[in-house]
Amino acid sequence: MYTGIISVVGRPNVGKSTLVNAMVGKDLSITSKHSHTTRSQVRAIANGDDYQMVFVDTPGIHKPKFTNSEQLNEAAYDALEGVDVVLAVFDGSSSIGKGDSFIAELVQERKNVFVVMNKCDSVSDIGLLAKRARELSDIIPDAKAILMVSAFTGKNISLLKKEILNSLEPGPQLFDAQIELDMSHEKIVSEVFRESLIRLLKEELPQELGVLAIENEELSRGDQRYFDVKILVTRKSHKPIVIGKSGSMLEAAGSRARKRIQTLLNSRVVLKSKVEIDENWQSNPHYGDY
Ligand SMILES: Nc1nc2c(ncn2[C@@H]2O[C@H](COP(=O)(O)OP(=O)(O)OP(=O)(O)O)[C@@H](O)[C@H]2O)c(=O)[nH]1
Ligand SMILES: [Mg+2]
Repeated sequence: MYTGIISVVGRPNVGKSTLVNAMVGKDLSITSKHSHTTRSQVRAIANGDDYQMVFVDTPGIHKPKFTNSEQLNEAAYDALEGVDVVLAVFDGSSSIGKGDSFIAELVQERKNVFVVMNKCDSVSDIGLLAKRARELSDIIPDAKAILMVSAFTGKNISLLKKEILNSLEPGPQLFDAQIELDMSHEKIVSEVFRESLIRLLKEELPQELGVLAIENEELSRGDQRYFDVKILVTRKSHKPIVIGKSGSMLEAAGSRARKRIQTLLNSRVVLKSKVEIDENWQSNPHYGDY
């Protein structure tokens, strides 16, 4: 059995979570067009006959603004320690900026680093893509390979997987083969609900939105699980936006989330959501993970 931990790092919004989902063949990590969608490490597992790859999706590395932002960066830095393979992900469709160089420098000394140029489906000038790849290989001369991929179309995803497999050592299985996502059910509910909301909401709100789901043990049974879902917003004016006209926004987000959660938890699910204003939730360590 070839097993290993594969960390996925990069700037916000380069497509790390979409890439992880493409690698495991299932939508396990939440994604959106907004930056800072992933807020804590997500371990998604690809199980094969003779391999187990544990992908560690991480929050995009960025300049900290709040206490929790620092925690986001730490979650990404931690993911570089003691891992077998590092996927340094870049947006192949835009030029290499300071943030990208920073990531490249961060991983340059690590072993088994793959430079992954994602979003290649939206690159029209191949020359430019090659130039960007050269810039990165100058910073990470020891990278095992530079791959041009598209997490969207699946281009070169199986090639990347094969390259990763070639870098893994034989070892014991790390997780039970049935496990696809190493995350508590409450966290899954929180994250999927947050994804549903941020996909429906406008630009500035998503980063300021927290979702915290707690299972109602009194009502939950084996075949029907109940969760109280608290949605945290930082401003009074945000509350009606999240609720929507006659509750339409919350209802739409809740119904989309419920469908996905039911599949992930393999059970019927009831969600009871409530919006609360807490202007400091992003600086409250209690919500660090949310
Ligand atoms: N065109 C194109 N878009 C992509 C590709 N992969 C991801 N995206 C889009 O890029 C946006 C960000 O994707 P995510 O996977 O959430 O990015 P991320 O790096 O995990 O972002 P954070 O968690 O915020 O750091 C989404 O709108 C995706 O649909 C790709 O291969 N091609
Ligand atoms: Mg992400």
